[in-house]
Amino acid sequence: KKMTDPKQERTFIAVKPDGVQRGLIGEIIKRFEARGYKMVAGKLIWAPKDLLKNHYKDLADKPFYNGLVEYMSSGPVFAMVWEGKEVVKMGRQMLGATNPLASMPGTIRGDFGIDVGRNICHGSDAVETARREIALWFKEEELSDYEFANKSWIY
Ligand code: RTP
Repeated sequence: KKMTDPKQERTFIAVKPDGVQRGLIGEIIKRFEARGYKMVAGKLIWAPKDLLKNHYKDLADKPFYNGLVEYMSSGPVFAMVWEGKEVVKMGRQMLGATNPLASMPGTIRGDFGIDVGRNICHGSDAVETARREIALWFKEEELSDYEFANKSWIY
């Protein structure tokens, strides 16, 4: 698959432990499906700390880093790969801003979250980051390469 084609862009989206505990897996999947994106992979995984530390390695010197790793390892997360036109940027828009006061109603965080430390979901912030995160969370054989039948406007 030619991943330079923006229509074939992929992003890593995860429902964090608080989102799983609150029963929001289906709600989040529903929004990506309804928008027209295609799920390429999905699994419930209680992530080991070394995976989470690697995932958040760029934040290692932040004061909230240890708490973040504790929170992310407090229960299973629902990890997904979504594909479609500009899905990295669009996914971030659908998630909403990290700061709860800036996350607009209509976004996942704006509709369901209050606390920056319990913000329900994760989405890759760039195409390169997405590539790294997908490789970190999934084996190649867990990604399903498929087309929707004869509908070029569903990604
Ligand atoms: P994410 O990677 O989870 O999608 O979040 P993000 O890019 O919107 O935010 P980032 O700055 O990369 O932070 C990653 C996660 O760390 C937690 N956080 N806590 N002040 C705090 O206590 C604080 N700031 C960030 C959040 O869970 C955030 O999603």
